[in-house]
Amino acid sequence: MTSKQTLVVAITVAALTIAFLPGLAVAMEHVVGDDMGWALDFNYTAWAETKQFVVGDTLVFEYGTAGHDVVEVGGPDFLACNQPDNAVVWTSGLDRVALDKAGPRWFFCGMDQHCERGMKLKITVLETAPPAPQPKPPLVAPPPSSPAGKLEARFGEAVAVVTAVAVALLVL
Ligand SMILES: *[C@@H]1O[C@H](CO)[C@@H](O)[C@H](O)[C@H]1NC(C)=O
Ligand SMILES: [Cu+2]
Repeated sequence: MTSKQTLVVAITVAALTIAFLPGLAVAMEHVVGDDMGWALDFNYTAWAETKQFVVGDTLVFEYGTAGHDVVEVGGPDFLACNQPDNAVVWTSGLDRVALDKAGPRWFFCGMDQHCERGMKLKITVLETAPPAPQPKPPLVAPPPSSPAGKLEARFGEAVAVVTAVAVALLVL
């Protein structure tokens, strides 16, 4: 192949990839509590509601080691602020917790009465990130198409990109 053809093939592959991937999955690090870190007097329920947790992401708990720790338990122990002997405990002050499976995870601080005072976090880890919200179609657009129609539309976009690039290369 000529280098131009190689380039066209490469661009075709890239365009098709962009057209058909719902979104590049980028693993996220979530610093629990953002700037507040892992602390008392912070609503981690409200914090978690603003986030999406996906398998492959990481939770990072930041805190002063003397005052807090991180305990992972099951749902009933979470509700009761009960720390069983076999609970997983992190104490480094910069604890990285891999979200390696889908489903709920429950954490609290095992120090003093911190859990009872609300220093607790429940999250739900999703298998895959939900698709990004689609932009609203313009008012004059045809009615929403079927999934097959959308796929065709995306394929059409990809073909248009490839054609444009190929034409540009040919006239160069
Ligand atoms: C924390 O936020 C949640 C969700 O916004 C709310 O339901 C709950 O009442 C709040 N808790 C406190 C102690 O304010
Ligand atoms: Cu604490």
